Amino acid sequence: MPVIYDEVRMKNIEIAEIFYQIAELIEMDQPSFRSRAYEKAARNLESLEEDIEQVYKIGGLKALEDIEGIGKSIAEKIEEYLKTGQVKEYQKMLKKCPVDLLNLTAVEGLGPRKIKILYQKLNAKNLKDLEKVAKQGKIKGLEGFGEKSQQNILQGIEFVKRDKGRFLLGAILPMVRKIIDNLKELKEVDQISLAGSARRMQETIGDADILVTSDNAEKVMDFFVKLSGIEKVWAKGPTRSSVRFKDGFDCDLRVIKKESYGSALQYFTGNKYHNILARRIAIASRLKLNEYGVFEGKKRIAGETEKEVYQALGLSYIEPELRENNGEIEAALRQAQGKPNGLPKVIDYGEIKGDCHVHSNWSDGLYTIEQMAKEAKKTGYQYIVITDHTADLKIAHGLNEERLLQQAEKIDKINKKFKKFKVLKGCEVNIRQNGSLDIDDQVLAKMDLVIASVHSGFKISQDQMTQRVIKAMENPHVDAIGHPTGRVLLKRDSYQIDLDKIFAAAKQTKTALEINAYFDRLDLSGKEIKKAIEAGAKLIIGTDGHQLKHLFYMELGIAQARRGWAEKKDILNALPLEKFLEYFNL
Ligand code: DGT
Ligand code: CA
Ligand code: CA
Ligand code: ZN
Repeated sequence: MPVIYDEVRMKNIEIAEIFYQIAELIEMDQPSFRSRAYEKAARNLESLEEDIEQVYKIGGLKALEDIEGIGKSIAEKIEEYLKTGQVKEYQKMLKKCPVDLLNLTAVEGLGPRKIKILYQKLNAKNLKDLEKVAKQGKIKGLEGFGEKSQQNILQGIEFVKRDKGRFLLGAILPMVRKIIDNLKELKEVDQISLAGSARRMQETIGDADILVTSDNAEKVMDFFVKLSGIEKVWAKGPTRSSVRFKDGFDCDLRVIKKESYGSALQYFTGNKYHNILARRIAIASRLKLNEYGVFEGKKRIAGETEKEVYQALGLSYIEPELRENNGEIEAALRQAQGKPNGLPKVIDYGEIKGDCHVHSNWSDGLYTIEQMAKEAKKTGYQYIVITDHTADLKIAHGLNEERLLQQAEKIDKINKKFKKFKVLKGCEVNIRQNGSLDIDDQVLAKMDLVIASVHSGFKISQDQMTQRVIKAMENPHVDAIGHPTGRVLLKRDSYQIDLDKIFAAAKQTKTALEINAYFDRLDLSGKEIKKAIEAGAKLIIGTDGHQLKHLFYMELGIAQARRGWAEKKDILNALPLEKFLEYFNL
């Protein structure tokens, strides 16, 4: 499977963001078809394969109107933005309600209507204002707000603040890869690699780190600080430069000598705690480890490659995703000494045979089943499972029994068009408060794969939530539990749930647990995956894709599995089609 993202189309994203905000500004007064039209246009712009600027250059206004979901008036706004860099109507609306929508809507539970009330009644324009009035206890008196919503708002602000300055890997990685591609074009650049948290494929990153070897650092740095999209140069020097891109993230570039490439890569990949332990191992062996190499006295004994650095320390090579001080150094030591319990042979990026969690436009996806299937086949898969939302999830147009059966018939027809590829029938059912499901067993029995998820009623006790999910697992038709902790990165913590009990129940009921690969979920976490495997549970990886490009989030899910020490045998959708079906139908 090729692990590439689409090219980043900056203008599409900028305009989409404005349209999202216009939709929210309209919603402040009342939800209407106009706000939905803007939202739809925004979503379509984001998923558009072409660069909107190019589309306009070639075909003008007419070409903009030809894009699905974009009518005349919205096309004109796109034209206005491309010509002038702003949208007047948006500026006008913002003047009436000058609030920091982007950050305020990041607070869990705050929608446009509430934001408007908070602005009008308490003059809360941004997070700081909001925190102040919440702490003063002024929110609970407002119509539609209570003591509880005031508490929730404070909690939500804490969350946004805690993660301020961190970015979702899935949002940044495509851009960082583009930066690396740009640098590669320079003939002065010899070796080049990502380092830091992005190389470890951590779910969120603070800044991006890149390492280069070159005999002409000056030239490399000159080129780097002039890359397009840079907003500010923090520092420029012969060994390190640091810049901020317009999208808000910082990027560090370090130029090092060839003989230190491996040790610098090891050092700057981290994480910090992994490095500290590695250095201790070095000291215990009377060696010195730093970013320039491994030294015995004054003599450099390793440094050119990471592998030889680890080897010089008496360790087997450790994959970047595992470098978390989560037992990997001890395991690498045992392995190098030929003892049992060495490092896992983690699943490889090319070993997934199908995507287990895909939505279509039958529920809230943007594309048809056939379009999603074609894209999946193109990436080299043998199968995908269509798992649309079901009845209770009204906002996502969840399917009832009748619609699910119609969809199954449609899938049979679609499958006739494919060779060496199969669309499997599934659904993502809702686990109700009492642990029952929102689809009848007779219909679930006809599915190839049933994922059961919690989508509402998060605020119950740990015991209730645990029993609720276990009850769903005990239903013989349920094959997997979707996004098992419910966390959303940079937005909300997981609900209260006793994962040890869930892992034990997973093994006992033969229910798989999902590693949800969607870029703001990545649920389970690495540590949780490791525990699940130790408890004997099996896993599936699903992208939760709602549009074509989401299918590439699989890479993030595989990274998560690797961080959790998962081997091929632990991941059920690494099985070829026949074996996969056999597993879930026995
Ligand atoms: P981030 O950017 O917050 O997502 O996390 P990292 O891991 O990319 O951290 P960053 O960018 O501050 O530094 C890159 C790497 O450099 C880090 O993973 C390990 C290494 N490093 C940074 N500071 C220290 C330190 O104080 N001690 C050690 N041993 N290594 C460090
Ligand atoms: Ca970093
Ligand atoms: Ca850094
Ligand atoms: Zn879900």
